[in-house]
Amino acid sequence: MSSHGYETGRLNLPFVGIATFGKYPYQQDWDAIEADVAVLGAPFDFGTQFRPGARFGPRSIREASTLFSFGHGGAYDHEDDITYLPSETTRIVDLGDADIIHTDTEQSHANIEFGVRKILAAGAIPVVLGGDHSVNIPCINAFSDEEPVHLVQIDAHLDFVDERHGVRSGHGNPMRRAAEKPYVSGLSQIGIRNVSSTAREGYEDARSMGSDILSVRQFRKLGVEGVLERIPAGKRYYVTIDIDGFDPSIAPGTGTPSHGGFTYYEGLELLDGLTKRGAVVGVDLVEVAPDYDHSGSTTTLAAQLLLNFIGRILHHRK
Ligand SMILES: [Mn+2]
Repeated sequence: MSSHGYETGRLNLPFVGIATFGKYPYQQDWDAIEADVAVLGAPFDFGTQFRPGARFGPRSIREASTLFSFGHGGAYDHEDDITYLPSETTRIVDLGDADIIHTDTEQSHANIEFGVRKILAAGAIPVVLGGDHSVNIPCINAFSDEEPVHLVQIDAHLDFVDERHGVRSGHGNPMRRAAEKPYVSGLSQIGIRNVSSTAREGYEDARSMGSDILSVRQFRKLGVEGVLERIPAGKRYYVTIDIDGFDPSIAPGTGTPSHGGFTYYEGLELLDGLTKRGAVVGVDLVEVAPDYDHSGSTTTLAAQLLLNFIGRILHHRK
């Protein structure tokens, strides 16, 4: 399955074979992870306040990711003149999914946290496929024994609600839960716009708890370099990407779309810059709901963005 032979063995075109993430090997034994990056599915969507369906995100992103697995020995980028993800040395595994218990948020989140802890214990970088944005809560919980992280969020929504009707672990709460952690040193919340999961007090709370909030229009005025300069340099970055940070014209397949979002290259250039500014130590990409994604452009965006981000993380890390 992972054969990248050119003229020998199988051609292994993208539509052939089992759809693991990027067609990298499936590692079923979470006590035997030997990799630089381990991909974990978190197919949980009971945290949504509008359209559900992100439980099908991990499977659909895996399927879309096969398009970028042509077996040319890596991903050559002619603009950078770099072959990212060189097949000789790239160690990525797909762990499959955390187990999800229907109606039980606490146990489902615990199962996600368990998987991320296994990845960190193995010295690999976790890349978690959501799932709704609440899956970021167990991902951040899993970093409790690690050195501090600075959280970078791409999202249309601030997701900084403390509690509503007793709910503290829905998809409108994760950035608040993260900001409460002593090992989260600060937050950069980028792409925030329009009617949000969060009221005015949430914005005030976020700023007082160490958050820098930028809209898409503010991002464009500053330019990507100006935005990067506002993110503390030399840190360990945990990056959470809500696909609704991107524009619904390219990412309609999500539960709460919001017009005025990012283009692909705005996202990639920000992520590329981050990999040169510090160490990316964890990633999640959430809120892909394939039932609303009739052309497949959302899942293609998610897969393309993640593979290019992972390639740059591995290339630029010290
Ligand atoms: Mn979100």
